[in-house]
Amino acid sequence: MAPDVSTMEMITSDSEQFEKLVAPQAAPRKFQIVYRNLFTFGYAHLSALYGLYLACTSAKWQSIFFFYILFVLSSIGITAGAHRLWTHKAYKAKMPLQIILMLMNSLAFQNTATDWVRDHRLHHRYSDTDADPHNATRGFFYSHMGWLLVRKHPEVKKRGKFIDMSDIYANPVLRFQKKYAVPVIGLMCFALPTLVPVYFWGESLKIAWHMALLRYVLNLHGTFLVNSAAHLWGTKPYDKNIVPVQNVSVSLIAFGEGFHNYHHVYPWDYRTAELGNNWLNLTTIFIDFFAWIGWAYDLKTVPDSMIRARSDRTGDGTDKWGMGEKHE
Ligand code: ST9
Ligand code: ZN
Ligand code: ZN
Repeated sequence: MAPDVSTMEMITSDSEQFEKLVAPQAAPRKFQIVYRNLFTFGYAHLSALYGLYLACTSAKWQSIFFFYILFVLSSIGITAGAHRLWTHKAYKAKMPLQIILMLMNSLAFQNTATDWVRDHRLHHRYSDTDADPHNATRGFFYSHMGWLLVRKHPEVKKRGKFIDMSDIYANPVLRFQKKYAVPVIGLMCFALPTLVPVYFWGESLKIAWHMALLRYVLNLHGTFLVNSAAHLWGTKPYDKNIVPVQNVSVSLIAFGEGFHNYHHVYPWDYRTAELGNNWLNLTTIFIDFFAWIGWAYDLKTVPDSMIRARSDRTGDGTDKWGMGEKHE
């Protein structure tokens, strides 16, 4: 439930105090495994492997095409919806676009967008410390998916209380998704992707179900790579003193979200990269299209002069692609 106004006031004044405190980076901890998640993730992964086998050997071409469309839509529901719009307010969206994004986001089932935003705002405020839900200083597996298999660190719960979520709690589209999470997400992520191929082109239920799980699992790993690989392997053209990096391979898989050194320095830029709309950043192309028809507006960017000055001051001397030396 959303906090009432007096709680919000208390949170705001306390949060000023909290901001000043630095969270420990990777203090020794005892992991409390959540066996339910081990089981559901285990089942989803084994089913996805079987789905891959079925997709390669016996699926109809329409099912492959549908699989790809769903992969693109669910990915953009995370990148353009939960990430750039709702977490970072990097642009504004009119009601029809918010509804489309909420449905695309439900297709991805990465919890409700409300919970996703809370974790991601915390990730930016306390990046790579124990208050970051997927603290990458604990290594690849923990930041990739291990964090979803154990109880959250107490620092996450303590400091998370002070994250301002007032815009999200006031958003009717996200309130709707949270209130009807089980039917909306269940329908979008599992029921429709299974039933559409069965009813419209006579795919077998077995193939449709396992391919739906394959699409879901691939979409999860595409997202997880931003938390793991894009915090571990790459270059730092904008700020060499932070953990996140530019990783062009992750950008390719994650629809433009791998330019992560840039994103952590300028989280409000709707492009999440210095590059304009570009095939490596399909999310930006998507937002630009909706800006063109007037459903997306107030797109925020960063002036080139500011980027260059910061890069010269704190960057590691590599280029914006995260591929090598800067040539200027
Ligand atoms: C999934 C997660 O969906 C995916 C997130 C990915 C994030 C990626 C970011 C990447 C960057 C952008 C790039 C996008 C690229 C996309 C590319 C696409 C190709 N603040 O959580 P609980 C408190 S996994 C404040 O249960 P436990 C709060 O009181 C798939 N407070 O903690 C909460 O109660 P409530 C589907 C917080 O018990 C209470 O604690 N999902 C915060 O430690 C309990 O919360 C699953 O499988 C906070 N941040 O359990 C579920 N957090 O909510 C997975 C918690 O009522 N998760 N509190 O306010 C879980 O089962 C559990 O969260 C847990 C921890 C076991 C991991
Ligand atoms: Zn990050
Ligand atoms: Zn972000």
